[in-house]
Amino acid sequence: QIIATKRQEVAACKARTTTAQLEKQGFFARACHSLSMSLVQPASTGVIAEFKRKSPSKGIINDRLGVDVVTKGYVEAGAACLSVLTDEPYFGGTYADFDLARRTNPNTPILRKDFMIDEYQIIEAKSMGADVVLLIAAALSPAEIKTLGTLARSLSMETLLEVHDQEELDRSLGDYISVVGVNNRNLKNFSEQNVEASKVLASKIPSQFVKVSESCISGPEIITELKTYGYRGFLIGESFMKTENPGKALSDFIN
Ligand code: IGP
Repeated sequence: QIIATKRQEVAACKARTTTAQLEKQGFFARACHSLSMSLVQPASTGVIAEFKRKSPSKGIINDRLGVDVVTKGYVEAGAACLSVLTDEPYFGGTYADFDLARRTNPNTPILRKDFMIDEYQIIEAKSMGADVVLLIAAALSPAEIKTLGTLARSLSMETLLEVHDQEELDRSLGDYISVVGVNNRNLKNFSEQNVEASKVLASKIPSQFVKVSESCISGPEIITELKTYGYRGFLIGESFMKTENPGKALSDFIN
């Protein structure tokens, strides 16, 4: 269902702006920041802080704060990377959000958080000023992951492969993957509220990949625990966004 909606959206974008136009505009020529390098710095907090207004499982999380205020707060508090949703129907994200986050935080890597299904979106991501794109194994065939990942890497972006289980992991890895993320929240079961999936999969992820744990990270003690499983990155949205001051929430998590 999500994928069908996304296909329509991509078709509309293609009709408005050609890839040749995208390649001439915006941030297309900009050099990217590296997420994997940022995460392995000894002093890195490892936190990939997400701007998320709403979600299918939680409804409205925060519709009061602007993306500039929130992302600036995240960066000042020590975020290693930002994650900004550009999916509007399900997550209330917009292209304008991404643009403002990019302009507000020129020195921080930013993940374009969306359902990437078409090469067009990869070119679009580069032109938006993205450093990293998300490739969701549950939504893509191995061939699609290879095509999208190779294109992203050829544009000097990094790729975050999102998996839920070993089957997805085993069929999706390749040298076009930069970082592996285990999503603790299964798309089939939005009610999951623990980080079991990360613990189960930690030892299955080949050691050359930086490991990221995504979703349901509800407190600093979870980060401490996941570090013992070898995780270097922690993608966190709701725990920060549900507060009045997401940057302060981040800083309370890591200090
Ligand atoms: C953040 P949380 O539970 O901290 O808000 O989760 C992030 O992992 C989650 O938003 C997410 C997501 C996604 C959103 C993970 N994978 C794919 C949209 C699409």
